[in-house]
Amino acid sequence: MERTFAIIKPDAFAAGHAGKILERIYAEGFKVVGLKKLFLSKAEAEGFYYVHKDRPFFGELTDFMSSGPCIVMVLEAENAIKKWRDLMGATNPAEAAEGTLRREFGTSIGENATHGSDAPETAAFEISYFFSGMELL
Ligand code: RTP
Ligand code: MG
Repeated sequence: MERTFAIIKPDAFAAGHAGKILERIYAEGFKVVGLKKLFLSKAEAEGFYYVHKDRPFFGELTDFMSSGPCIVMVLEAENAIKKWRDLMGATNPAEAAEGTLRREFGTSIGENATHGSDAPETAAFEISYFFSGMELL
């Protein structure tokens, strides 16, 4: 079993899509090991996305991620990292496959409804950024 870190981003949460996204998560066979609603500060969003600090969209991305509440989760499944990224679809909702979450709920390359870790090392960093071990029992 593998764990990954996921976010229902502020756009999807504000639009009332959190319930539908969680339904898909359960239907696809993930176990929700951790879940909480957070309203990130700008500094917290910058710390989370520090790998993108030199990218041109960093300011826009961290403004967006601190613009409203989101839901952070730890999901468990076999090959959870790839399985969750497959379910999310491409970064740009316009390029995401039919049936993926970003195709259904994303509105632009920046406001794309969900986040998922891209590798075991980033999953470990991202899980520990938001959850203590005791919250994941
Ligand atoms: P994520 O990390 O959120 O799961 O998304 P990802 O791996 O598919 O994409 P990544 O390259 O890691 O980009 C992180 C997030 O930054 C925003 N973004 N904006 N304006 C732009 O050109 C642009 N490119 C990326 C998106 O919100 C993306 O999910
Ligand atoms: Mg990424």
